[in-house]
Amino acid sequence: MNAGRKVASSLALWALCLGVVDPAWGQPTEHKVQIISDMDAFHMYFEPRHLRIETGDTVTWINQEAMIHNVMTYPDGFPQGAAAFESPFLAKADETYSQTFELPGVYEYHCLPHLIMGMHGSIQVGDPSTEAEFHVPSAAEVKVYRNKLLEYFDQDDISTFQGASAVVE
Ligand SMILES: [Cu+2]
Repeated sequence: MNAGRKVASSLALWALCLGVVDPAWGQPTEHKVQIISDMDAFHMYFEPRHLRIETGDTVTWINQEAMIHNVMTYPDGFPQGAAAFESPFLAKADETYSQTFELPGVYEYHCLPHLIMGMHGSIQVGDPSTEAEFHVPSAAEVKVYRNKLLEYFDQDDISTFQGASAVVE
């Protein structure tokens, strides 16, 4: 191989590498959720309704119409250690609200004025739950769910749940 062909083939290799390796890999990403007001169908919704992102990513909600909406977490709709969030009311078209997600987990949110219309969504940050995040039912929960739990577990299994022994004898 002569020197010229050698240079040309290394350049081709570099071009190939640059094409394969996305320079944005590992960088925080901004995701967009459209806030849709479909007045003809009398339907208000977030699109996409469910979004999976990586830790450190930002989500920006964009109001598509001059219709009042907001974006707020359900009172218990976010992971332990994370904070609730609540946007101001977005009344104009193209008004936006952004939120950066630093803690993994699932964030469930809704629009307050249209909660009754089922206007809600969720953001999954990172991978699905690990064992460390599993919810251990409290005694009060075991009491409420006792009959349902008995369809799947024995009485002895249920009484091993944390704090449940006082409820299930
Ligand atoms: Cu709304």
